[in-house]
Amino acid sequence: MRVYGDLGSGNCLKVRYTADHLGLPYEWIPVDLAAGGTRTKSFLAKNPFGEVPLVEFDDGRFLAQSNAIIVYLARDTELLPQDPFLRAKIDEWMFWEQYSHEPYVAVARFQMVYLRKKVSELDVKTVEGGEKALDILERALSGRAYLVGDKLTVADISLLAYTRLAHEGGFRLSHRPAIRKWIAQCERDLNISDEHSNERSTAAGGARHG
Ligand SMILES: N[C@@H](CCC(=O)N[C@@H](CS)C(=O)NCC(=O)O)C(=O)O
Repeated sequence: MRVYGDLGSGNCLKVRYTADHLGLPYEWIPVDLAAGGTRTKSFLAKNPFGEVPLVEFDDGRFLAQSNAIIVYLARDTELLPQDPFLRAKIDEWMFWEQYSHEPYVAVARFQMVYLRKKVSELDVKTVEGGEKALDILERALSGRAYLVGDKLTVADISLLAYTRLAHEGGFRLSHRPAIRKWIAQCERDLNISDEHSNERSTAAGGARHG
């Protein structure tokens, strides 16, 4: 398969973490957000949403939306339990990630890393939303190793991507020990550290966030 993405984007890293962990072979096709790579005619023909990540399978079909992609890649693996209730709890976290976590934590990070804003210049609602999301996550992770069940799942990968970069958006994790412990555990499981940080692009043009 071919994965269209930008290594500075947490949404794209979710796909990379999942595919690498599962040992799935793929070709990484870099899409330059700064140069408007998601808005070209040829890219929009592949993904009308005009966003990365995007996966092109060998049969020519495309799949967008990071959480949909990682659930699909993880089918029939230990990252996606068969138990219907555990599956529903995974959905619960992933829907929450898209509506109540990513729009704040990722957006604050985008504004600081790519638009070079200071914390004091961030929109108050973005900061408040991110703090609230991280507080919820901290409470949920207190006393447990993973978000759902007792093993790493795609719910952890989904939430991990931007939470481990939250400091780049001005959010502090020092008073959130459960999150820090969980990040360390997931990083060990996924065998990741900061390997992508040097490859991150420094400007994303008119992109909404990275
Ligand atoms: N809900 C989507 C969000 C994807 C998204 O926002 N992608 C950004 C990069 S993180 C993008 O491609 N932006 C392109 C643009 O705004 O032009 C997902 O989870 O995949």
